[in-house]
Amino acid sequence: MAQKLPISGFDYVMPKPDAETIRKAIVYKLIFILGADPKDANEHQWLNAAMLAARDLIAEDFLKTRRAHIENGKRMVYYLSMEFLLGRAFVNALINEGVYAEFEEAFKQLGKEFADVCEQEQDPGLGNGGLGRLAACFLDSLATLRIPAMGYGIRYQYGMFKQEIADGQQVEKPDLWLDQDLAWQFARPNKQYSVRFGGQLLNMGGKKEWLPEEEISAMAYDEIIPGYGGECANPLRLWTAHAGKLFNLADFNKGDYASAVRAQNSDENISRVLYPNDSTDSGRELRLKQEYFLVSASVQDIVARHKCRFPSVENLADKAAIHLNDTHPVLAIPELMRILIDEEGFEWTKAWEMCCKIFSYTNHTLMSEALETWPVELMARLLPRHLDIIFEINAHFLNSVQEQGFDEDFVRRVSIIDETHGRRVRMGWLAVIGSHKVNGVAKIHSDLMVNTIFADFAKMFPERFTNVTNGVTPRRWINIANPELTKFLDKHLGGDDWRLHLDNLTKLNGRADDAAVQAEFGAVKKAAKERLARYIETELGIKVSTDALFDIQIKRIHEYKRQALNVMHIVDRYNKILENPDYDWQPRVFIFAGKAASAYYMAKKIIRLINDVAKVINNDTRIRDLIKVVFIPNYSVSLAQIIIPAADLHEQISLAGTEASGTGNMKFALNGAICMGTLDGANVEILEKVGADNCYIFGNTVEQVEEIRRNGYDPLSYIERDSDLRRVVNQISQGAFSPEEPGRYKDVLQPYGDYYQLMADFRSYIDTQYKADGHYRNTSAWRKSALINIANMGFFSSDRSIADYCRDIWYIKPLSEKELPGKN
Ligand code: 26V
Repeated sequence: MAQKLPISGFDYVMPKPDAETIRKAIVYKLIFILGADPKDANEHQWLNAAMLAARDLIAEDFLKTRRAHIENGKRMVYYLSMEFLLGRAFVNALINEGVYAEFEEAFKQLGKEFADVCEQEQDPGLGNGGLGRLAACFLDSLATLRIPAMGYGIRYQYGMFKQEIADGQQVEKPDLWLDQDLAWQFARPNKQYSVRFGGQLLNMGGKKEWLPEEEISAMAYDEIIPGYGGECANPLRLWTAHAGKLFNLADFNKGDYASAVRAQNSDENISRVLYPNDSTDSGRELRLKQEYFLVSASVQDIVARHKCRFPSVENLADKAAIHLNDTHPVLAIPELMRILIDEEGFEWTKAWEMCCKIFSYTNHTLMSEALETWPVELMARLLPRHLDIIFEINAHFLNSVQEQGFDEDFVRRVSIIDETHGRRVRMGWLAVIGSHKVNGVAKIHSDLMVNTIFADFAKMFPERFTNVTNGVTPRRWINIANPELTKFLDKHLGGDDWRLHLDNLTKLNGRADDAAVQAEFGAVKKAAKERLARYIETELGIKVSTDALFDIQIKRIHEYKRQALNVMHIVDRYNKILENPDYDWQPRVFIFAGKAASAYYMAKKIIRLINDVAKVINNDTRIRDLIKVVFIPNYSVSLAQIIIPAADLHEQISLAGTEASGTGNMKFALNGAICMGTLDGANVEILEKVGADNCYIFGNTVEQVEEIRRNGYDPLSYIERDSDLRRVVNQISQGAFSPEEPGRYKDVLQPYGDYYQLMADFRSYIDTQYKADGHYRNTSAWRKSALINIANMGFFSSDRSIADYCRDIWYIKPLSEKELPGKN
């Protein structure tokens, strides 16, 4: 990589991106920043030194981008999310910056194994699953596309728990990841905002005055998000809680210093831990405080930054788009109203008009239990001014609803305050009412959204609702995760352009039939399968054959995702092999990974079931390794990077209508695996792109699922009709896989409830699995299908998603070459 132009106006020592300079820089960092002796520094210290050296290279892009933001006065987007599942930063930065080879060479010169050093990096687990990983892919695309953008989140001290499996069961261990972050993030002690809670709301002759009781300080840490190509680097600003200057005002004023300091510790709890997404009622108050903490610090920062760029706040709505990643940050709407009215002196009408232009909101799930609502009483206690603003927003809104002639029942349904379950604030309603655009994350999801949860609103504001199908970044999900496929694509697509223009993959369509290309692809897949097989053997002591079909389901464990249906197929196959030992069975390795939220009883039980089934089948010599079942613990972004490239078949088997989009499905297809899926989420669009010959679709459609429900679903009738199904259900629920405790799984498959209709889809699932076996045996046909999958995944680049958001939702344009000059 050529050296860049310096940041203009100052003279400084610029790091040259060649191996020798990098080597010296790493040693310098080790000695002078980390105080470690190169003679006996450990790998972890070497990694930190290398990260500091890499950060120096990116810092220039980062500061130049910042200047471009300030000086060009372009409209910017601020992406607010409670979760960012970034994955490892180091190798990503080297690849995006174009200095991977130089760092590798530097470590060679140092006599260190580069791969071992990179392996030291821990994933920052600042997210639960899909929503958080999507935010991370979007940050990569925003920087790559040179969009003036910034992410805002929380710097949780404990991210997603570490999962261990003991005796087949999930055990959660704390994940303290912060010991290494300082090499990567910039602490900004000068960027602190007060976030206030509680107290009273006074009405001073119509003007509201909030006298908060508690004040917490939010301090910024900036993580640099480098775009591919190394020109633009945007900040992800993560907030950390510090006890406020005022402690607990009431205690302090009473002279009770000790309890004021105790309160100070509990204040810092706000950024202590990421909530798992099943959160039960306990601790909910802290979650609401977290949400407001993120929102208040971020909105204050957005307004402060605006004031640095422009003389007044008047034009904020022209210059700022704020995106709400699900309802979690929706308090940003009343927070901005509060700032505009109470602090900046705007009239209600003008402030509201500005808000509606500024905000947009993405819905990520239709599951009713995931739709956030907060008790009015709790909000009154923690955020009295915000509740007051929400009431006023609601009053204005309901007035206009009544004026339009909607009936009383309609008014009750669209009110932000739900009066039917105690009084609760409906955060989704507030998001829709305060945003100019609301989007779902796949076509089918966006359609269902306007026909179900938001049907009333869609009637009122049809133009507000839109779709942006999710996408994933090819930089991480091919370039980093799959080096063999990267080489293959560079060769067959005639260069490295596909990283930025994923539609280029379509060129592969013409080669999918070519025997030589198929053979090369076979070698690519084999290498990835061998890498995964090595991991499984070293970590779990299980040997798997890479000639077997790798059948993979990795995602959060949830009943709607139906890992249990996958297990039912495994058990059925086990039965059939025992019955017909002489049949020419296609060997399969079934691989699972995923975490269950710690309080989710049934999800944890499903993990145990997978492990119990694995124990029985893997140790049954009659099976002769025709089936292997592997549960890989502690699923994470880094683990996904090892697992996904190795898949032949990927399971996307949620009940139709329940998975908003899925993004794993896109990553798998991009890596040449074939989908075994229902017509749900983005599977529908994957099918459209790759065609029915290159994708296994089974099960009931959304319409059929609904019809079955309407007619009174009777799972028993399926069990009675199908002897294979009956046998599987009996085995699992009567203890065939848990002989030491026969009743262990009596409640997992539910012959009377079966909310997610496993029984209804069983037969079609099994039949389709056998079709896949037949296809796999025809190596050439299978590889052709895999290649067609890769070739038609261009649409699922997160660059396309971000371009859609910029065009249809945020109205944002990228920085031009002139505004942010490129490399010289
Ligand atoms: C809910 C809650 C509620 C309580 C506290 C913590 C918490 C955290 C997350 C959530 C909702 C998670 C929603 C989610 O991850 N949805 C997934 O979004 C993906 C990206 O759009 C999409 O591909 C998946 O289909 C969808 O399940």
